[in-house]
Amino acid sequence: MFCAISAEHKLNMTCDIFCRVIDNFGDVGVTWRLAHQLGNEFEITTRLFVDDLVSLAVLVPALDPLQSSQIVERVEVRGWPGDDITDITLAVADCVIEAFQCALPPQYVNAMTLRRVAPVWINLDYLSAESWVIAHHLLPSPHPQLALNKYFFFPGFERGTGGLLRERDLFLRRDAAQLTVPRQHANELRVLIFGYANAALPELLNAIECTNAKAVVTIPHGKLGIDATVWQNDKSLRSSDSLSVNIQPFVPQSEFDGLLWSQDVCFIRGEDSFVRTQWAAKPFVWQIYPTSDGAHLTKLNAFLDRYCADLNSAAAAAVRELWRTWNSEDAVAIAPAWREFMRHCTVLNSHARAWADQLAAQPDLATNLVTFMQKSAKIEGFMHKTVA
Ligand code: TRH
Repeated sequence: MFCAISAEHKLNMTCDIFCRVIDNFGDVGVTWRLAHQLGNEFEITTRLFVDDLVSLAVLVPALDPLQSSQIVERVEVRGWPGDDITDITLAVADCVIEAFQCALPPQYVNAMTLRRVAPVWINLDYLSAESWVIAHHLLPSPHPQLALNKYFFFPGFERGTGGLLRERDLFLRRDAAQLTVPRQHANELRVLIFGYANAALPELLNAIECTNAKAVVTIPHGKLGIDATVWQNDKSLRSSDSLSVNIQPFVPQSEFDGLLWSQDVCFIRGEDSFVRTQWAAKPFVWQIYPTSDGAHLTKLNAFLDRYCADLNSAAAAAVRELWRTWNSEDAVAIAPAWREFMRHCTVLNSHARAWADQLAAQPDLATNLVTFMQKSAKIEGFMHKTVA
């Protein structure tokens, strides 16, 4: 089952990434992005094992979800290994990344112990702006029975954490694209709304419609798209009918940045689109993935504290209030919150750019990961290719 990685790759470092999809697209979106960067920028021979190839294929249309093994854009993509693995001579990689504590296949863990030198085993955790992250980043967790250590790798917003995924040429591509965004009207307002179901959507759409007669709202397929169609077709819900709403299928992940770059304001969600919007350097509203214990609100506020630290108090209050109303689905308060947010649009635009630049002054996640893997790997002959 775990046959050797294709011989056409010339590099002397291998990496296996394991991902189980809990729901939506965040887990698979992050792991694909990481695998792609390791495979292409760092030229590390990378395999990505995913238990839901159908979800991955939404983001990577070149992938055939019916094939359990294939190479796509220099990443070997595989389905989740079944329980019937008998080939114990499998090639465990030099570095093994377990995404979001997804639990590696037990046979693979056993095979890790059979290696002459144990692989570097990393648990890639969820992103959080909370202050405890820095102290927990890279802490080892010894396996209770086996001679293996697992290291916890925490993405984050400050030096000393794992950082954020950012490709080397991202800002160059962004700045070139933003020079040439085609607009039908000089005063067009473009808003992307990518979020979870939200009872405040109709009131938000009304508020956007009242802001600017040339507003164009883009909503990717999903529950919000369905609700927006209802709103669009029901005149009784609308204050006028000047807003145009595009409900569109998901674009490939390779085009998602372009979608963000072409907007004036982005409503995004989860983890990966949250990070990409910060790189897009646009005013944004984050709908955090809700957890039943309410821990997501602590996480949301931890990010807001960082993000708003350098904003003037009125603009910071406007950001906090719009994020609060959207996350709490406060249909009554969302319209005034939107208006106040838009009143600070110029400040929020320059802040978004300064924020992106400040974050980009830190090493990116893949660089941090590779540096750690390099330091930790006691692999004979292993040598990381220097990043230009
Ligand atoms: O889809 P998400 O809500 O994902 C998650 C999961 O729910 C997960 O369980 C949870 O733990 C995590 O959030 C925090 O949101 P996210 O992370 O933004 O992932 C969406 C992915 O979809 C991202 O990689 C961007 C991609 N995408 C496209 O490629 N094309 C598109 O058109 C759109 C709208 C998104």
